[in-house]
Amino acid sequence: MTKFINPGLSKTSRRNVLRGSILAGAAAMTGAGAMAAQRAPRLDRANATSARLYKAAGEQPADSTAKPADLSGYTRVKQELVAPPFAPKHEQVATGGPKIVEITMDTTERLMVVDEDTGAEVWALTYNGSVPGPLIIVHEGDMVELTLRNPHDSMMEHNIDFHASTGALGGGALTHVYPGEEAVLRWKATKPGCFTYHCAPGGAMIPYHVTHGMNGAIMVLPRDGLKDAQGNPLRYDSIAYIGEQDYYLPMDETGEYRTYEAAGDDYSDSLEAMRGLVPTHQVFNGAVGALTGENALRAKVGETVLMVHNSCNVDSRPHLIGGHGDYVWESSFSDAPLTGMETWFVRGGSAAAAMYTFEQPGVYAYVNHNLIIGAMLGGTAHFVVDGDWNNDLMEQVVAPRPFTT
Ligand SMILES: [Cu+2]
Repeated sequence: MTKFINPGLSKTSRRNVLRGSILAGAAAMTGAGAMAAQRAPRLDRANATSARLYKAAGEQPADSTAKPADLSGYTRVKQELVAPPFAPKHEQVATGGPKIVEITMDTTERLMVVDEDTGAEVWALTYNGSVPGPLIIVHEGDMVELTLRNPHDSMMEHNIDFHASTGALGGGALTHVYPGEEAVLRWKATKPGCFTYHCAPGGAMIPYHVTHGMNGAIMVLPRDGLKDAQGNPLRYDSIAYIGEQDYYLPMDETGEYRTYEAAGDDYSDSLEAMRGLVPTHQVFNGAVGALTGENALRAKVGETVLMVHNSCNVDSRPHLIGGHGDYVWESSFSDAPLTGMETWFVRGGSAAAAMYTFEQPGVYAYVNHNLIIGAMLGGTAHFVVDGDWNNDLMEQVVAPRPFTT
């Protein structure tokens, strides 16, 4: 699906590593100030203020004299994360008591093609190498225990803020890892629903990392599974995990996309491009065409698909052309789902779920129904559905033909 260039990352000189990590680390404390000296991006006071506030919040002690967590009654399980658009193996209805779900994510920096037609590429900042980062699935009451590792050949500092968690900036304050470091964070999933997670190193580095791909989703299911408004169980056959990603790729004077030697080298140019708030690309799963054509999602007539849509930075309005959202959870899974939706809403900084049972075969386009984004910036995925056509639902009574007046 998504095509990567140089997936193993070329060897990086020690000088570059030091330059990248030192600057990234300093920037985490001072916003982009540390990089300003080298590349002179335009900074404003608001950014410096936000960086100071972030640093102050991050300095709150999280472990001082608090009593240890009560882990009695929990059993430990490992969840093997998989690349989007797939979902990890999971139960829809939890069996047994609450679990400590162990996961591992690596903060991988890699050069990624965004649009093969134009050659646009980005030094993507990722969790486990994919945009979006992998989907995590747990049940309400479970603990998530994440080992976050920053590879030795990384250029930058990373961390993670789980919107589903409570305290310490969503865990962001407790997970800053420099190249070659790892941290372990455990938090209790008390809120059922779909939630975004993202990197948040501080100041302007936060949107920089997020708009370079460093975000994903976690789904916290009710222990007894999804339900309709009357409390009847709702079950799905498969999950399609879609991450909407806005990129602001710098261009040169001739309108060609710039290329860079290493992650972080585009920092100054990117900040300039981001200021306009006009993305050059707004794609599903990392790249134009990542979920269309031969990469299309597959389903069968009668199959119920749960579409989990993550949008960390921008508002989105998903619409399934030729289908519907039978049940849509824009908010908590504790709330009754919306039903029969034509278009639903994913607030920037959140994830949402929509359930649909396919009734006709053919190609369905799943788009951001800001159609400029859907058709011109890359915000389109395809479902190819196999099965038998139902003329009761639709029939071409007369094929296009000339008519006379
Ligand atoms: Cu990061």
